[in-house]
Amino acid sequence: RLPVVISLDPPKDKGWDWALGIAEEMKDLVVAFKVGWPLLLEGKEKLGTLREMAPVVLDLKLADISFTMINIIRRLEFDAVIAHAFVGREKALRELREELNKQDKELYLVVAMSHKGADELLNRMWRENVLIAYELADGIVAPATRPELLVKIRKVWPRKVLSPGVGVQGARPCSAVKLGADAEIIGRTVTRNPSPREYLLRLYSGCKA
Ligand code: BMP
Repeated sequence: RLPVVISLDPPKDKGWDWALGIAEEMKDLVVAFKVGWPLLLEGKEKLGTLREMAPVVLDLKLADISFTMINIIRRLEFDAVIAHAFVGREKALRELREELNKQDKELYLVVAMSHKGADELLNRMWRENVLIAYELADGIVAPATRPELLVKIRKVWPRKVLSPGVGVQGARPCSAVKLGADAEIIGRTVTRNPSPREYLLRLYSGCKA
């Protein structure tokens, strides 16, 4: 499989039919599909169908008290969920972790982000975020658009790294994998291409984690 998580973010006026069509084309090629709020707002009923094709990473960017985060995830089918590290441990991520242990599901924490504004605050806290993740997470999300930061994080973080920011956001496909990411999260570059499967294969031929 290619070291790729496909982000199923639908264009305006498209929903689950679009997402499942793309997933069907790529399910044998990728490690997971990422579903975020835009698709989820089109309904949660098809999450199970998508999970039959490949593991589903729910990109909820949870950032709340444990009661609310757990109240949300108990309503959804998924294999891994993404939360923000910055909400901290007690009465937040620790209890979320315990719930996920019971459900035998994975937790990914955002330690840094790919957009420019993340440098204003979030990306300066990456060390603290990694410490929190070290205690509680199976993996982290760290940006392909910040190669120097990604390298620093990879040096101290022993588990999985998912890296967004390739293609439309500017980083070259496979660049984060070459720096040690386990997989790249890629959305529009592939999903908006008229031949997504062929294009994905072309972009990632020879790219190995
Ligand atoms: P695209 O390849 O189309 O830019 O999509 C990237 C996906 O990854 C989007 O769903 C976005 O919300 C998410 N993402 C990101 O772009 N940067 C981050 O730092 C964290 C993300 O989850």
